[in-house]
Amino acid sequence: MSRLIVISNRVSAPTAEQPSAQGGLAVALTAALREADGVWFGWSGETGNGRDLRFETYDGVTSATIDLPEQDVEEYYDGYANRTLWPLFHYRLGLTEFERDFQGGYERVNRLFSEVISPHIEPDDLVWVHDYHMVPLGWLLRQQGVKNRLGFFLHIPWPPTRLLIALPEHKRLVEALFAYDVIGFQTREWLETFHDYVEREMGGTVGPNDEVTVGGRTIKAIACPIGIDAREFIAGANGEVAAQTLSRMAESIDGRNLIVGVDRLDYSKGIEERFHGYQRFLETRPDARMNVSLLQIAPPSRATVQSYQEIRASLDALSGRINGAFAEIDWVPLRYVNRGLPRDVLAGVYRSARVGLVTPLRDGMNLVAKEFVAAQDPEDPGVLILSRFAGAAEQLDQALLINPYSPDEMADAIEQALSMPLDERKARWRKMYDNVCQEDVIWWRRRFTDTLSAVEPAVA
Ligand code: ADQ
Repeated sequence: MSRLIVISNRVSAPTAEQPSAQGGLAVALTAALREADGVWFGWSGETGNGRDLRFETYDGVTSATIDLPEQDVEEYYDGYANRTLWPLFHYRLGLTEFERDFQGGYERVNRLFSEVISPHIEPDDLVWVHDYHMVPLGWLLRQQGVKNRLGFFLHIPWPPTRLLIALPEHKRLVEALFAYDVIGFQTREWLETFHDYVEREMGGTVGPNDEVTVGGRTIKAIACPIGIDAREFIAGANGEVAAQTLSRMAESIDGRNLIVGVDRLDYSKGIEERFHGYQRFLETRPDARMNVSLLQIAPPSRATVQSYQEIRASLDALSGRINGAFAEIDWVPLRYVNRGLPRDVLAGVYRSARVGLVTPLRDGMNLVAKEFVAAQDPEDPGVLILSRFAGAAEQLDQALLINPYSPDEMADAIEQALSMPLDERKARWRKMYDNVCQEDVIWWRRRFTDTLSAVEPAVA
């Protein structure tokens, strides 16, 4: 069995300081790394000038991290990753910043990664690079003489060709992808959008068996949707902490129907649009009003980036306006919490909700939708309202699919969810639950690494 090397911007393998791995991705990759005796490389999250990797082995998993100089963090991470690629790949040209310095920082950090990591790659290792922070890394590793099988997975959407060409260096970025042997997207839709770019902009061809060819070089491009650690999440939802959360929630909502939203505070998640949809529901259904309560949990992220400060300020103002306009002396329509919650508490919150409101404007996948489904009580499941623009909509087509830009559609869907008969709720939920359990994060990881193991290495 080959060793697995994982490379991503940040490492979330467990360490002595943080012994429980954070999130589904960490769980899936940690299990794979333990089995395959692998290493997870990435930025430590700290600033510093060293070029040294710090290795740490904890509970059978090795992580290797490097600090980055402050200028690199500004230009590569805050800059190119979060102010250029993230908005552009989420269809937000108006928020996208085009600065040569950012691109310079991006290439510098990717080159640094290739230089410090390549000496640690052994001939039989499978190398799996993650996400938009690291697109050119495969190409740079090849420059360092790495001949291994190289895979890349994109966690976010692939943008339409007409948007992508607004990026001055779009050709260079996409050409670099052809240094990998396998590239993975979350959905068929993103894969097809990628095909479109390859055909229009590169004169390439799309062949059978997921093959894509440009200028004599053929790679595999697959749709490989990520899942959650369903088993762990279901266990959490049935555990003691979730039960306590459930009774705490029941007491606080006092017989009303809870609607819940959980997101990283990010403009791509459509939280503002969700508040508008909820406001429309409150305005147009005065009789139903007092029977609902929306709980929105949104821990701030990327707080050094201006567009994130702006969305946070808008949400503060909008949540205040909604409560000011509709609250009664004994009821508030909206509880807005800017904090993260432990996963078992989160599971209890999902389970206590009659409606899950997941309304991103664009999302590579969206794991919250899958967690909401996994956490439900099979005898009395809640209803998922899901944006048709989330990658998860391809698998979770039994949700109430909506256009998040339309407050009326959202208000109608809330009404439909609240009045849905138990039989229909159960039938819709069962199909989604089966999918969440079958196509879980282990399935995803295996599908990708099996595809990668099966290809001929690019370089003889
Ligand atoms: P994200 O944009 O971060 O991920 P998402 O898939 O929803 O989005 O994952 C967020 C994770 O954070 C979930 O596991 C959720 O439970 C957790 N989380 C959010 N708010 C929380 C809170 N208040 N407390 C505790 N936990 C919270 C990117 C892409 C997605 C893609 C994933 C994985 O943008 O489209 O699904 O990567 O590929």
